[in-house]
Amino acid sequence: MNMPIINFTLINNLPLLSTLLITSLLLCFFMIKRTSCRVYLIDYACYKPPDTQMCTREFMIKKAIHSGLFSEETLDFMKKVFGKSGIGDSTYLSEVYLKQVSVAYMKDSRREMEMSVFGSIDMLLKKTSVRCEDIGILVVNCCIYNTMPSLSSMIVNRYKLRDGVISYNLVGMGCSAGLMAIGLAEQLLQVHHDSYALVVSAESITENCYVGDDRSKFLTNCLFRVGGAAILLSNRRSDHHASKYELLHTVHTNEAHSNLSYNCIIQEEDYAGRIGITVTKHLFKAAFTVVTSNVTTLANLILPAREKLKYVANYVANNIATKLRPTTKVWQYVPNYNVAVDHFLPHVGGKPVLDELQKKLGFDDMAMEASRMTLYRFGNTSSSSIWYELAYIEAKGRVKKGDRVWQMAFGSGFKCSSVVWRARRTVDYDETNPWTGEIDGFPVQVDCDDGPLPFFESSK
Ligand SMILES: *[C@@H]1O[C@H](CO)[C@@H](O)[C@H](O)[C@H]1NC(C)=O
Ligand SMILES: *[C@@H]1O[C@H](CO)[C@@H](O)[C@H](O)[C@H]1NC(C)=O
Ligand SMILES: CC(=O)N[C@H]1CO[C@H](CO)[C@@H](O)[C@@H]1O
Repeated sequence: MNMPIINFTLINNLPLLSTLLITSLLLCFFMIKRTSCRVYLIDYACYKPPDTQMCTREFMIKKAIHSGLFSEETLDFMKKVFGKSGIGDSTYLSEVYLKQVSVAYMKDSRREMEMSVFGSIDMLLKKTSVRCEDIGILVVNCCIYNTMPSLSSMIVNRYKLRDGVISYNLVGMGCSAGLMAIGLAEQLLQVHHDSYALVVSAESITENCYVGDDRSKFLTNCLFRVGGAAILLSNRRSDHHASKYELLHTVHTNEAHSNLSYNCIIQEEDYAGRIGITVTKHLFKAAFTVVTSNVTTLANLILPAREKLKYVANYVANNIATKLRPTTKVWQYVPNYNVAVDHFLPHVGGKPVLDELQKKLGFDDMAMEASRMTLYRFGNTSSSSIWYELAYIEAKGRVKKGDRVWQMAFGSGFKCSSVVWRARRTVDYDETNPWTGEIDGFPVQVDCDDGPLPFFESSK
């Protein structure tokens, strides 16, 4: 009975009708646009090298002695670093250095890259059943291995990706490049709808080996290990339900404008013309400047109002206190990040970096476990290490539907990137997870020597 009256009034009220129509159209438009811009992580795969490449610290020292390339002091330094690094006895070295050779050729580096990059992509394709011809975007990051045709071309060639594939090959960008690659893929997915983006994070150990006596360049020999990861992102509507995570935030900070930051990790020749990567003692300062500024930006995005308020109140109080009495010892309020994220996964770096980070951000031992165990088990695998960490918490069965995961990577430049994901489902057992079969043995107690660090002493 009422219907005709309503219709009648609406039709008579043309301005109201058109406003309603336009509003609903706009609403539909924005809703469709929003969902199509969302980026999902369908799945990822971490490369696990064959057991034959596993090596203990003792073996590495023996190899180094045997090679006759290093002085007594350098070998001593190596032992000291191993004692304090947080690295265990089951990390992987590249094939060539297990043999009786001291010179690596281009074919050795290529072989290493093929093993880790193709190994992780093969596994990812098998897990996700995505067809190669459906991949529209490819972003590869690898710091040191830079050849022609590029690593991204090697991938396009091997998997016969389509000729219109949009591909980028990021080199020289350090350990934070993996999350930058995610950021770049995210931006590309904003303009290329209905696409899959394959992101590959890798590093070459073969090309990273330094055969000289400058201790400030020797650190990478001690910490750096074989690893790689492949990640499949998508903005396709049909993939929303099948995906593991949804991308919530990406925050990138670049401090390369500062000379101190710029020079603290740098590739150069030593006094005898041998190429190596110098890591200076300014690393800590540079790392924490960039991490702090990035975290501040991220905190603004993720922290609830209550935590922000406490932080601001503390900041204002400190300012007033130091104005009144410059000698006042201020107490810095560290926001409780546990209310905003469920899992924190910082780049493994080295043990001292993790210790400092834990202190600064106020995370407990449990929160740092994934990073410490990844460092222990796989070493510093550069930009792919954050994926081994994510695999760790998945293997432990800790990722529940709705959980927020914060991955953070920092490295030369100095740059820092943070990415926050939300789990779309509770992650189940996965036999291709690199920790499967051994996860119950973790966490382990990592024994480290006490005393001041031998890191970063330049012997120039
Ligand atoms: C930074 O480095 C550049 C190039 O080496 C140099 O020209 C400049 O003076 C440096 N700036 C400062 C503040 O030291
Ligand atoms: C981890 O490895 C990368 C790559 O060689 C290196 O740049 C970085 O300094 C390492 N981290 C630490 C804390 O040594
Ligand atoms: C993307 C983003 O928000 N990046 C920020 C990271 O941190 C620096 C310093 O706080 C900001 O200037 C960037 O905008």
